[in-house]
Parts: sequence; C-alpha cells; structure tokens
Amino acid sequence: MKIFSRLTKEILVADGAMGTMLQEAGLPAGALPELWNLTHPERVKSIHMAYIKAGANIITTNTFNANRARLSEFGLAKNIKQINEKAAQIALDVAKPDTIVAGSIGPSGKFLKPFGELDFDKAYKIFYEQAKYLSLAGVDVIIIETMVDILELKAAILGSMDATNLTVIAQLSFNEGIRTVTGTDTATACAVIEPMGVRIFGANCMCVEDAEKVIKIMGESTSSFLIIQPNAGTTQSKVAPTELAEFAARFVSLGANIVGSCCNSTPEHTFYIAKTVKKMTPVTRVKRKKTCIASRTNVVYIGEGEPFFTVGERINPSGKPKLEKELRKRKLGRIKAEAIRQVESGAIALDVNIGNTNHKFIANVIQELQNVVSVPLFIDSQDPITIENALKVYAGKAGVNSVTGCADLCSKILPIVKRYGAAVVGLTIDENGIPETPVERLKVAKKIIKSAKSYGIRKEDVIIDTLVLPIGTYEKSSTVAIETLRMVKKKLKVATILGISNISYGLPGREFINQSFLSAAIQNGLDAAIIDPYDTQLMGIVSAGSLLAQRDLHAKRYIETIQRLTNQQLTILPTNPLYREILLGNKELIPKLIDEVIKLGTKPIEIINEIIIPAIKEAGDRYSRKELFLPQLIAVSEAAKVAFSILTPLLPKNSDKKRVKILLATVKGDMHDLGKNLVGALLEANGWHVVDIGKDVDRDELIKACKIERPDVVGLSCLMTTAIPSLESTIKYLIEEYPLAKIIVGGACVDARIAKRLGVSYAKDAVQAVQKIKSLLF
Ligand code: B1M
Repeated sequence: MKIFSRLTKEILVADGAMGTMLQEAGLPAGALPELWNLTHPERVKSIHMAYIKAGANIITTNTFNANRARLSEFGLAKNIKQINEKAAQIALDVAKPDTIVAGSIGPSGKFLKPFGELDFDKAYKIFYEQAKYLSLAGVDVIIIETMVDILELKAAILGSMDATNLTVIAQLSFNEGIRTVTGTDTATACAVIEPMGVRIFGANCMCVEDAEKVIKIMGESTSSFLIIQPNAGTTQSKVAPTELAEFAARFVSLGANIVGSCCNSTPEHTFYIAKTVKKMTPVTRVKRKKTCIASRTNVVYIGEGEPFFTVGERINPSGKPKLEKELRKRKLGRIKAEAIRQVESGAIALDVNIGNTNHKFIANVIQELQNVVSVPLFIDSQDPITIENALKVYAGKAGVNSVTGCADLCSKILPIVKRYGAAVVGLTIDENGIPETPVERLKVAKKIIKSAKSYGIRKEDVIIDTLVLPIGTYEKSSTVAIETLRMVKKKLKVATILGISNISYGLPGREFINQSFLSAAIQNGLDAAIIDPYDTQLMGIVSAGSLLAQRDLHAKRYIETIQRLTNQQLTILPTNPLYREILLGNKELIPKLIDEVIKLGTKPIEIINEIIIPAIKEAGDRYSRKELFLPQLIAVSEAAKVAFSILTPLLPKNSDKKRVKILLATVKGDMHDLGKNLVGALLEANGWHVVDIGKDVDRDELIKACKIERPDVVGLSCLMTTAIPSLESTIKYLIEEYPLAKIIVGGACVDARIAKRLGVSYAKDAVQAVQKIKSLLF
C-alpha cells in the first residue's frame, strides 16, 4: 500500500482548510461548500493546486458535508453521487503522481442515540453510501474528519471499510480537557479505534495546544500511524503559519506521522509546515500490547503489572427469578440498579447476561446501561445475533464472553468480535469437552488464539479462561485450573480470567472455598475474575492479592478499597434514596420512591424543591468537574422528567383566578426545558392558562405565536450563557413587535441584573415566577 510504505520513512503533509478558503473565494456564509464542486469547480481546483504547490502530499476532496443526511438539509440529496464524483475528479485532475487524494467524510450532522434519534444502522448506511461514491470516483484513501461521537465514528469506519478496499483514516475532534463533547478521552479513543483495523488515526479541528496534548497521549498509547490537523486559530485570533510550523515539529517529535491543518489555515500554513516537517523522520514508538476494554469514557488495562481486574457477575437471570421476570417483561429497573450497585461496590467492569431473552432487547439493555455506569461491559452470550446487536450500540471496546475452542463457534463469533474491535474471552473447552490436564487445556487455548489471529484479532485482544469445575465433583479442579494458568501465562503470555464461584458449587461454606481459591489463583498469574462484588470479603482479598502480586504500586488501590469497604454504608446509601436515584439517572425506580416520600407526608412542592432540583444541580456540578459525562446527564434529566410528570399534577390547584394567558419558551440555541416546564406547571396550578411553545424557539416563531395566542405575559427561559445574545435579541424584537405583553425571564444563567439591563422582570425559581406575574398583572 503506497501510503504505508511512505509513512515508515517520511512525514507526510496533509493540506489545510477548504471551507474557510472557499469563503475567502466568495462562498456566501451559510452556503454549502460542496455545491461549488458543481457550480465553481475552477475555484475548488485552484485551492487544491495552491496546497500542492505549498508542499501538501495529501489533498482532501471538498466533500466534508457530502453525505445524504447533510445534503438533505440543503435539498441536494439527489445530487449526492454527482457531488462526490465531481469533487474527487477535481482533486484527481490536479494531483501530481505522488499526491494522495483523500476522500473526505464528515459527521452526519445528526446525533446517534442516546444523544439524538439516529440509529447505528442508519448512520452506517449514510457513510457506506458516501464512501462508495468516493471510491468509485477514484480517491486513494478515505479520511473521516471532525467526529465528536465515538459511536458515529465506528459507524463511519465500518461503512467506509465495507464500501471500499481503501485505507481508512479516522479522526476525532477533542475539546478542552481532551475529551470529545460526548465524553471520550484520547487513550480510550485509541483503545476503541485500533482493534477495528484502522492503521492511521488521530485528531483534527481543535486548537493547537489541545492538539499537542492529544498527540502526546496517542503517541504513548498506540504504535499505529498518527495524523494531526489542528485549526489555525479562530477568525478573531489566528495562529500564524510560522507558529503552526513550530507546533508541527513538536507533533512529529511526539509521534505524528501526518501533519496537516484545519479551519482558518491557508496554503501559507501548509508551506511552513512542510518546510519544517519534511526535514524530520518518524519517531519510533514502542508497540504497546496491553489487553484492554473500554466504555465510551474510560479505558481499563488487564494483565501483568495492572491492578487485578474484577468483573461484576450480578447481571445474570440464572437463579434470580425476579430479574428473569423483569427481563421477560422487557423492564430494566432491576438491571440498572444492579449495575450501579456493583460499580459502587468496586467492580471495574460488568458482565451482562440477559439469558434467552429476545436478542433485539440486548440493544436496549446495553444502551441504558452505558448511560448509567461508565465502566466497560462484557457481553455474555454465545449467540452471534445477540452479540452483534449489543456491539452495534456499544460506544466503547466491549469484551465478548465467550468463545471456546470449537471451530464452529469461533467461525460464527470471531468475525463479529473483529468487526467491532472487541476483546474476547476464550474458554479452554472444545468439541471434546473440558480437558482434564493442564497440557490439554493449554492446547485449546493455543487453538483459540490461532483461530482469533486468522480472523485478524490481535493476541492481546484474547483473554483466556482456564475454567474451574466444582471441587465437590472433581477433586483436581483447583490444581488443574491453577497449573493451566501458570502455563498459559508462561507460554502464551496472554491475559487470564476465571469465573470463581463455580469452584464451590454444591458445598457448604462456599465463601471460604471461593476466597481461598481466588487468593491462590491471583498469586499464580490470574489477571481478572468474574465475581460477586457485593461479597466484601472477596473484594478485600482481591485488593490484598493485587498488592501482594506487585500489581498495586504504593498500595493505592488497596487503601482505596479498604476505605470504601469500611465506609460502604455511606457510599451506597446516601441520605435520600430518591435524590440518589435521580443523581444516578435510574428513572424506573422514581415512581416507587416518590410514592414512598409522599406517604411520609412530604408535599409535592417540597419534593421538587428539596430533592429533585438539588439532585439535578449536583449532577450539573459533577458534569462541570468531569465526573459525569453527557450520557449520564441525559439519564439524570430523564429521571427528573419522570419525577416532574408525577409531581406537577399533584400541585394544589387554584381555579378562581382571572384567566390570565402566559406564553412560555426557551430561547433559540438552548435545548434545556426542565425548568421552563416546571414553571409552566406551577403557573397552571395557579389557575392560569399556559401556552408552552417549546425549546430552542426562534424569535420569529415566538412573535408568530404571540400574534395568534395574544398572551398577557411572555416567559422566556435561558440556561446557557452562550444563549444570552439570543435572549437579548428575542426580547428586543418582542418589545418592538408585540408590546402588549409583560415579559419575565428566568433560568440558571440569568439574574436580576441582566433582566434589569434588558428592561424585563426576573424570577429566580418557579414559585417566584408566580409571585412576580401576580405583581405584574394585579
Ligand atoms: Co446542560 N448545561 N447542556 N443539559 N445542563 C447546563 C445548563 C450547564 C450549566 C452544565 C455545566 O456545564 N455545568 C452547561 C451550560 C454552560 C453555559 O452556560 N455555557 C450545560 C451545557 C454546556 C450543555 C450542553 C452544551 C452539553 C453538551 O452538549 N456538551 C448541552 C446543550 C445543548 C443546547 O442547549 N444547545 C446540554 C444538554 C443537557 C441535557 C440534554 C443533558 C440536559 C437537559 C435536559 C432538558 O432540559 N430537557 C442538561 C441538564 C439537565 C443540565 C443541568 C445539569 C441542569 C438543568 C436543569 O434542568 N436544572 C445544567 C446545570 C445546572 O443548571 N446546574 C446544565 C433543573 C431545573 C428545574 O432548573 O432549569 O435552572 P432550571 O430552572 C429553574 C430556575 O432556573 C427557574 O425556575 C426553575 C425551577 O425552579 N427558571 C425560570 C427556569 N426558567 C425560568 C423561566 C422563568 C422563571 C424562572 O420565567 C419564564
């Protein structure tokens, strides 16, 4: 492959911005840059030529927005083939023989679930289609750019790989704090992307300082080829070409193999980057071969030198009739509660087994679980459809539990493991059953690794389970399992895992056997165990064993665990269960808990003001401190919505009032509506007529509604400082266009001072909103 042989020897220079260059060339603001492939091909061409002249080895087609979803927004979906073909042709026409033409694919512009409504399969189709057109038109590689959601990136990678035989380059865009807006950090991104078979990846569209941080972490986390393309500042404060070139040199010394630039850059930036990096050679990076699995926000390593890895086993209906019943009814409350409690009890990952439940349902389970816990998940199934449905919605690198040495099972499951870049547990059992001797079990382990490799799965993505039988039925059970562990570690050098509790099956005092066996296994090379994390003794042994096996520098984890076990009562049962479940986003439990609080005699308004709102506020604070991420914040707001839907109808009603009409909206640019809805409920409870026209409301829409509804009062909610300009312009316009109404504002980022400046009333909360409106009208 042309690009790979070059990358081992030289640093390649990618081109710079296209959109901002087209705007300089006359593209009107808001117009679709890709349309210019058809209407102004010569201008697109001259930009490519300028970049090549400046020293770019890679030029990128003008197709960032040319996927079906984005083009539809401009009524151009029917032109998708034509736009992509033409863009590729323009670039190929000007390319020198050694120029690499990269077909650009940008985000769909829609959020995948849980942030939005787009399904993984639909996203996949969108990217597949665009990659197909680009490849048919002759581009050399596909370059995916500016992704902010790791799940969308996975859909784009799979779509591009399935549609073409071309090399796929994948890039995310990270924010301050080096996480994408949906919470994925740089090391986690590497863990997720690399095993999918992407050999060149990195980041683009971010400030230069963040780009340096990203490339440093990526350089340490992966030996794959790295690409970095930062912005040349903003329109207000640009980064000069020579300054960008200084950064480029640092990127290369930290491991970058391709350096380009993004928004606001020009061919002059490319010239100075090329001048600097073309003198440099790629740094050699150590090949990191650690086993790991990852959630959307968190990667965890398994194996020698890493702390012992515990996988919570409680999400499994066998022997749990209540859980089984709930699963049959497609309910998730119990599963989510088990997940949260296991994590609080110290589980580092969770095993998810939903028994024989319909294999479509697994997708709901995984989606909901990854919203309430941020630890990685193991999908416990041997059904290929269930596994694939789970992996499709999993925004991380899952573990698949499990395959055996049976060729038939491997042939069904391993291709799926590879496709989605998962890790896999291999049980040392095959067509002949469970071997009795360690040597035979080792052979099966070797067979599984060989089979995995034949499907392109790296050895470090296989975790061997040496199996343990009940000691009551097979007296050599422990010694065989442990000897196999030693041999697997020594000869195969892969990570190992065991389900512990099987050893004591059928005997009294099971905990003694489990604890003793686990302790021996840890000292003999066991890296991970599937256990019951509620067993505090066992968790204590895990952390002590990890310390004794030199897996816990400065006894850090051991001390943390013992402190947690001692304080467990406090961590697991904070003051108020309703508060806690809102904070954990566990919406299924809310109705029952509200019922309990009401039975204690607490008034609905007190529950709202003293429990629900403070819990949401705490979630917001944790989000600011990066302890919670967007999926969890969404789960919190869903739980709060359930609470409000139960409580607001219970607020005392007063129907004697004059029929005042109040129109409510959250301003344009702001999607928050919980507070506004609550204000509306209280105003209604006060006997007034409330017309709520929703969130993200445009000022024209608002005036239109006012002219139809003719309200006495208009109430505007605004929670984001970034939406304040929108609030201001809406108020100004409202005063001009509909002077009849009194205006009241509220929301977390508004205060009395701002309201005074805007010449309107202000209420700090829903109760005050009622009082202020009374004083405005009567
Ligand atoms: Co987000 N969000 N959020 N969020 N969110 C905030 C506001 C934020 C402060 C969190 C943080 O960073 N700490 C921050 C804004 C920072 C800023 O100001 N620049 C923020 C951000 C950044 C974002 C996103 C950009 C995140 C992202 O995508 N990276 C994104 C925004 C998308 C957009 O709007 N364009 C986003 C998304 C979300 C969720 C979808 C996850 C969810 C909203 C769900 C929904 O509303 N349907 C959410 C939530 C829940 C919050 C926090 C945690 C809580 C807001 C809330 O519902 N509070 C919030 C942090 C915080 O406020 N502490 C945060 C409970 C509610 C009852 O209170 O709305 O204040 P509140 O209403 C009160 C009073 O303010 C008053 O009465 C209400 C009841 O007493 N009031 C009025 C409100 N409106 C009134 C109108 C009146 C009178 C009184 O007269 C008409």
